[in-house]
Amino acid sequence: MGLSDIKKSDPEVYNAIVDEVKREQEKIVLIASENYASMAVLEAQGSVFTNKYAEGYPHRRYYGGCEYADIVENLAIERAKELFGAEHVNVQPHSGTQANMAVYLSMLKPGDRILGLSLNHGGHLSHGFSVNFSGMLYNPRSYGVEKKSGLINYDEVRKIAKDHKPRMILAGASAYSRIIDFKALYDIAKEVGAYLLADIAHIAGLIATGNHPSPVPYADFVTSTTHKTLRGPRGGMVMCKAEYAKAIDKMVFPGMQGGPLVHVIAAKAVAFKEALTQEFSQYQLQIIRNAKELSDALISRGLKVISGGTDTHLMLIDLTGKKLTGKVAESALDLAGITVNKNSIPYDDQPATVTSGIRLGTPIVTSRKMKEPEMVMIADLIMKVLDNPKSSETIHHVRDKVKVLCKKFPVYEDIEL
Ligand code: DSN
Repeated sequence: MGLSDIKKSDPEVYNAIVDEVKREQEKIVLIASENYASMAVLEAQGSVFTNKYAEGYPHRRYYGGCEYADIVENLAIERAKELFGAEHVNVQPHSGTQANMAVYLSMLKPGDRILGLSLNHGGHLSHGFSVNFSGMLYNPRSYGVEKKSGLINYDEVRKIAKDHKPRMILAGASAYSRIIDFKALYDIAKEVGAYLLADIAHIAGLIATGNHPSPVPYADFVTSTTHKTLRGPRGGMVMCKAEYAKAIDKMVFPGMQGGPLVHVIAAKAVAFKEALTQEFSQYQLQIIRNAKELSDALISRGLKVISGGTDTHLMLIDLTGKKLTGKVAESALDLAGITVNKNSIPYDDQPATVTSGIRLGTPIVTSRKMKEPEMVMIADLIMKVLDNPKSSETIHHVRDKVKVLCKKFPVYEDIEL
C-alpha cells in the first residue's frame, strides 16, 4: 500500500494516517470490538470500486457499468452463505446498526414491543436503548444478567417475555463474555409468538469457525458487523430465512439506503474468503485461548472479572475493588500504551461517561500473532498501571515495555509511508 500521492496533495491527512499507523503499531490495543484487517482487505476497500454507483442488486441495478460490482457482490453473498450456512444474505448494510434497522423496519410497526439485553448489562444501543431509533420507534423492555453470577438467566428472560409479549426478541451483546444460548432464546421467542433477531456482531468470527454455537439454524434473522472478530472492513450484513429475503432486500434498498458501498462489499468478499480458511479457524481458537489466559492472569493478580472469566474474545473487568473508575483506568492505560475502553458493569452506580469497569478483548493482539506468554506479560503491565495509575514513572516504564513487545509483533510491514 503506497501513500505517495496523498503525501504530496494533502499533508494534513497524510500525517494523520501516518500517526494512526504508528498508533496501531506501537500500542497494545485491547478494544474487543476492533481488529486489524489484512492488507488484502485494506487493498479491496481502498480500490476503484469506491467510484461506482450500484443501486439495486446484482443483475438488477439502476446504473450501467455494474458488471464488476455484480461479481464482487455475488462473491460476498455466496461466501457469506457458505461461511454461516445462511439461506439468504444481504451484504449492503453500511453498519451493524443499519443491519438491525433493516430487520426492525421490515418486520415491525412503530410502537411494537421488543425485548433485548440491557445496554447497562452488556447489550447494544440498537437493541432498544431509549435514545437510539430502536428505543424511540418501538416499545422496548430489557432483560439483564444476574448480580451474583453475571450470567443471563433464561428463566427470567422467559418470565419477562411472557409479561411484555414482544413482537421481536433480540439476542446478542457487546460486553457479555459467556456463551449465549441462542436455542433457549429461540424457544422463548416461539413460546410468545416473537421473531428472534440474533445480533452476532462481536462473535461472528467465533461462530463462523464453530467456536461458539450458531444461531443461524434457529433465528429468523441474524445480523452482524464485518469488522470485529470477523476481521473484515467496517460494515454490516443481514442473514435470514429464505421466506424473509424479499422483505429484507427491499428494506435495505430502497427502504433505508441508496447506493451500496461497493468498495466495502469487495472487502467483505475478501474477508469472507479469508474466514473460510483453516488458518482463520486456528486464529479464532487462539483469540479465545488468549482471552482465557489474559482473564486468568488478571484474576490471579487480584482483579475481578464479571462472571469469573470468559468463553469468548472479551472480558469485562470490575474495578470497584481497586477503587478506580473505568475512566481513570482507560486514560492511565492509554498513556502507558495499552488501549482499552471504559465500560459499565452490571448494576454500575457510575454514569456511562465514568463507569466502574473496563472491557478487554484479544482479536487485535491475536491478529499480531501474540499467544499465551504475551497475555501473561500484558496482564503484568496492566496490573502495574492499575496499581499506580497516577505515577508517571510507572507509566513510562510500562510504555517502554509495550514498545518492545509491539516491535516483536509488527503489524504493517508492507506500508510505504
Ligand atoms: N460499539 C461497538 C462495541 O464497541 O461493542 C458495538 O457496536
